[in-house]
Order: sequence, then structure tokens, then C-alpha cells
Amino acid sequence: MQYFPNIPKIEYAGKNSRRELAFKHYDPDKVVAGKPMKDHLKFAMSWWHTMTADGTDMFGVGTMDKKFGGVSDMKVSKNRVGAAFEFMEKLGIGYFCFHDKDLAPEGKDLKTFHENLDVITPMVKAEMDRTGIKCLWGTSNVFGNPRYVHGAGTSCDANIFAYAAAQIKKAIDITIEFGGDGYVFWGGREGYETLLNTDMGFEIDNLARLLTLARDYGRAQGFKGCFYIEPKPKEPTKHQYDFDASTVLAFLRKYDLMGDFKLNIEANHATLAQHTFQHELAVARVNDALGSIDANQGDPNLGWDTDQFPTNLYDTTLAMLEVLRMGGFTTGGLNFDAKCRRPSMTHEDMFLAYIAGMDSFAFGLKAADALMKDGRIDKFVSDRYSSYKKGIGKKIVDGKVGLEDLYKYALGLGEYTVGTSGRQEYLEEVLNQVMLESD
Ligand code: XLS
Ligand code: NI
Ligand code: NI
Repeated sequence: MQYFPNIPKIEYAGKNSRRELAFKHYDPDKVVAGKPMKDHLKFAMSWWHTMTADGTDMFGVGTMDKKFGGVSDMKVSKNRVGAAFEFMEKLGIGYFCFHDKDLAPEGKDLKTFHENLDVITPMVKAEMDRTGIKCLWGTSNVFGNPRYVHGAGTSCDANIFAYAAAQIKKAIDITIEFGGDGYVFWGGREGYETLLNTDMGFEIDNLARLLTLARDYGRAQGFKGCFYIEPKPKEPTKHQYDFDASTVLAFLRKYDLMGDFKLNIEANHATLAQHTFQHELAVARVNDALGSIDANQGDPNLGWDTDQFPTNLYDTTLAMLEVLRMGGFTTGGLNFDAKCRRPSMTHEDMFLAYIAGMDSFAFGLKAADALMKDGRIDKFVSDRYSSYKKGIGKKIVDGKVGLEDLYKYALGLGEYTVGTSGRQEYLEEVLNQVMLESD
């Protein structure tokens, strides 16, 4: 049974090719910066956007067929397994990410939900064994159901905390069964609408309790992968506790979770926090906490999470620069947390969208490697701080001077102004030149 009979296996056709269903930059086995592109990029399919999201929005019903010939809920879920693996095989995608709720219908209660999952997960596992496709990370949807209206770990209702814990336990079990490399927490409802009804300190303590319980359970079950928090400032709640990378790092340090948790940085969430994608990646990287990436992009003219496929080559280049600077992904990868626009409603559009995203990151990898080899930007940055490599600067870095020493030293400087330029425009020109020449 083929779900996409008109779509061939997608191949690399070269940058000048006009073939629609072909890669122009993603050449999986081509060695860049010491290893094949596919090992650098570690592309993953998001089960939710790709297999379940049908274009429904606040103003209208779905426009896309994500039932794949199924009629009953269970048959739809079963068909999605076949469609997902055919989709990934045809694109040469090596990983997938999932929420519990993406895989099987929730049914009337938790017991039914988990019975449904027990039917679908062996089917997924069998397809993983057949194809060699792996699980990048799993997660639990503890934000969609109305019971999570006040939050999951941060709900005012202890029964809901327990309910979320039960869902997370099962999702961790499935992730372990799939041999998943990671487990994500994205706290869509872990925030508040108004402080008039909210005990913020208590809620954040409870969020840490839930994550700690999950970490302890996962480790006790032998989960060796990485736990991730995915920061997002707002949407659906007005103010989310995992606002951005810096906020999450402070949380992880306060509750002593840095040993097991890293960050899953999503491009569009950075935009919503009024940061650049590269900023969020850099904050994570310099704190040794860059784990994985949700590869998408937002629309600077819109104030919500549009989850578009990433095609901005500056963003993919600077993102891959951060990935190369940290020495590449370990447990993480590039998960396309991205969906087709509502009017791009055909199955072919799904393939074209992934091709665009994969090519954009493949280009970004080549350009980032070229930037590092070119070396002008790195050298400029390093030279810019050269005053800390000798004299008083070195003493500051080595902790050899006190405030009084610096006082005396500064008095001795007389009139002193910094004379060197930041040269931003020149560096932007270098970036353009290297990007344009990198392929
Ligand atoms: C929503 C988030 C979500 C997470 C997984 O904005 O990006 O899709 O990645 O729960
Ligand atoms: Ni995401
Ligand atoms: Ni998102």
C-alpha cells in the first residue's frame, strides 16, 4: 500500500537543477566539515504537523487530507504510521519526533488512550526496525485537552498534576521503547493569564517537581538520552514560565536539573521572545546547554507561532554556525516543527516543504563551514578582545587584581578612549560574500 504513489524517492540533483521533487543542496553523503551532511543535520519529521495537522485554524476547518484513507480514529492512526514511514523514506529523513497524542486517539479516558497507544506503538516500532529510522525525541501533549486549562505541572488542581504525570510516564515508556535520543518538555499551558489568581512561586516549584519526577523515573527505567526544555515566551498562555533560553537556564540551575536537561531551541519561539534564532542558540551553547533544534521560522509581521518551513538562508547559516561551534549535535538534531500554509494543501506540498527546509539547512551547513574556514569573522572577534590576553586585561581574567588596583591603573591612563571600530557593516559584507561563494 502506497500513500504517496505519485512521489518518487527524492534525490540530490545539484544546485542548478529545475526538478521540483529533488534536492538542490542536500546531498546526504557529501562530506562537509569532516562528516556526511546527513550526520550533521540529523533531520527529523514532526509527527504532529506532518501526519495530523490538517490546516484547521481559528476561522476555518481543515483543508488537507491527513486521514490517509482511514475512517475510524484508530484506522486513521494506523494509516498514519504507514504514511509517515513512506514519507520519511522517500525524503531520506532519519528521525521523527512525536507527542503521545499524535500517535493514537485519546478516547474517553487515560486507560483507553493508553490501550490505543499499545496498539499503535508496536506498529511504529516494526516500521523503525524495517527502515532503520530512529526517534529523535518524544513528548507528551499536556496542553491540548481542556483538563489542562490551568496548566499541567502548574495546574491549581493536584488531580491534573497527577494526570499529566501519568501521561508523561507513558510517553517516557514509549520513548524508551523506541530507543529515543531525547525527551522534550514544552510547557504550553505552564504559565498564567493573570497574577490576580496565580501563586507564581508555588507554580514554578511544582513545575520543577514534575520535571524532577520525570527525570528520576526516566533514569530509573534506563533512559540514557537527554531531557530538553523548549522555551517559548507566550502562546497559548499570555506569560509562559519557560520564556526564553536565559529564563530556562536560571530555572534549571535553581532546581539543580542542569545535569540531565538541555534546551530545544525553536526558531519561531526566539522571534516571539524578540530575540534572533542565533541569539537563543548562542545563549544555550555558551552555557553548554544547546541540545536540539526545532527548525522552522516565523513571520516578522505576525505576532504568533506560524511554524513555517525554514527558508531564510541567513538564519540557517547562522544557526548551523552555532551548531558547528559547539562541535555538532550529540543527542539532538533538526526537527521540522513546521507546517505547510493552509492553502498549500496537497500531499505533494508536504514533500516540497520538507525539500525547501532540508535544502535551506544544507546550504546553511555549507555556508557555516565556509565561514569557519574563511576565518575572517572568528579572527575579528578574537582580535577584538586581544587587550585581555596581556597586561591588565590578563590580570583581570586571571583574577590577579582587585578594585583598588584597577582604580590606580585607570587613574594612570589619563585621557583614554577606545579607538577600534566594531566594523559591523564590513562583517555583514563578509557574511554575504562567503554565503554567495560557499557553493
Ligand atoms: C509549540 C511547540 C511544540 C513543541 C512540542 O509551539 O513548538 O510543538 O515543539 O510540544
Ligand atoms: Ni517546537
Ligand atoms: Ni512552536
